[in-house]
Amino acid sequence: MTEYFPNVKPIKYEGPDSKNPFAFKHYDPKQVVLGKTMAEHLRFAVCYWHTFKGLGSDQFGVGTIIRNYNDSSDPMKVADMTLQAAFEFFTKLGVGFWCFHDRDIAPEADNLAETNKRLDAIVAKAKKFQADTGVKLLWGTTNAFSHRRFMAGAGTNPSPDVFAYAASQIKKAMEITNELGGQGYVFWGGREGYDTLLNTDMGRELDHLALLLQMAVDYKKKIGFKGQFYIEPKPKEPTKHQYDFDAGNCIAFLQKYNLAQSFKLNIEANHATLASHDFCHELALSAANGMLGSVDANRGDLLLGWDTDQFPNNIYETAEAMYIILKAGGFTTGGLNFDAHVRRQSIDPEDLFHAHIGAMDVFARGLKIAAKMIEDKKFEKVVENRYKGWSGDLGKKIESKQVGFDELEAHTLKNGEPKLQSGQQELLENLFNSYI
Ligand code: XUL
Ligand code: CO
Repeated sequence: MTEYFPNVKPIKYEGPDSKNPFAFKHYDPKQVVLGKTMAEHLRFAVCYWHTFKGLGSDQFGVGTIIRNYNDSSDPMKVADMTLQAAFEFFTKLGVGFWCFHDRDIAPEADNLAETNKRLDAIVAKAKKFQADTGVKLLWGTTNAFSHRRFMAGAGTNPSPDVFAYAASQIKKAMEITNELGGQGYVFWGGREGYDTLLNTDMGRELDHLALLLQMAVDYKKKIGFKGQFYIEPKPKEPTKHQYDFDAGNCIAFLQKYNLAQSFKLNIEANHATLASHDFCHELALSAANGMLGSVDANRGDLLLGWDTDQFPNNIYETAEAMYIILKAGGFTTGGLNFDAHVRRQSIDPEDLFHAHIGAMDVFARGLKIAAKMIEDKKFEKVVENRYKGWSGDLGKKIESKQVGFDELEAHTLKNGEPKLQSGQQELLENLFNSYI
């Protein structure tokens, strides 16, 4: 069998003192942290689109990256070689999961029936690779945003024919995700948004988006797909305003259309910053609503301000993120999918390994730091103490809805000015630093 990454041997854990760039310094898949192995906690996934289909093109220039698995004029041969390269990459890196869009794994043909046949051929091979390697599908999704038919959206398109096309694509993508035992299915609203209100019926588009999602929920039941549905928020790019703006917006949308019980959120770090939040805010808001599902782990560049999809490298951020994720009970169906690509000057196949090794290590460090913070309970005690009034007589009465404005006014008249306590932010930031 052809080796597509001949210069790289399986990546091993060598510990923090290792100087080997092709080794993990912190990610030891078998190391037990808070009762689970690191691999079980972190559930790393490699994304197919950036890692194997991304060739470094940007708004100003074509691709810069040449891959040996693209070396054919037959698109199905390329799809075959890419699939083989992908499973070689997953196993050499030692990740447990992968993620794909339908169009990443098999190229579109002249019509839907032929396109679906191509998908079936590749999926059969992927199923065999999964069985042979033990690598599982974290989630599948559909690409209903690249083709010109989707220029005005998929579920929010002004044409019902395009809506129908999108529905047909999602139907097939759900079927192949199910066939591959996918643990989830993601809806990212590629072009579900608008560029100008002058041609847009916003209320109708939102209703249509909900209809499409409801059909997906119904079809999930029909085919017995047990995976988790996720919505992935993003505020802008490619449209000026994406309807799935941020976690808060998605939660409100799902609640309005009675869909909240069928979805969780897939939070992407760079999408959070594009929405003027930070990654941890989006995680915390999802967790507070019981809807934290999965993570697209990457980072943006605050100075560039667009979706740069860089690999995560900030220990502070991964530590705080893992703290929130662990406090919320950890991943169940979800995981950490590296929705990130190497820079267009990183043209060597080895760069793909360096990118993922660094990202996995920085999350492993984040996990270890977060676990220590949880074991020490110092932050937990601070929070407990800050809200301790709610365990007292007055707090209990308010929370159990035994009092209203009259009783609270009587209390305040009697009690006088409330006693205040310091929020201790600087002290706590210093404490957090002491764990890094
Ligand atoms: C786009 C993005 C997508 C989704 C899946 O910004 O993040 O790749 O993760 O469609
Ligand atoms: Co993403």
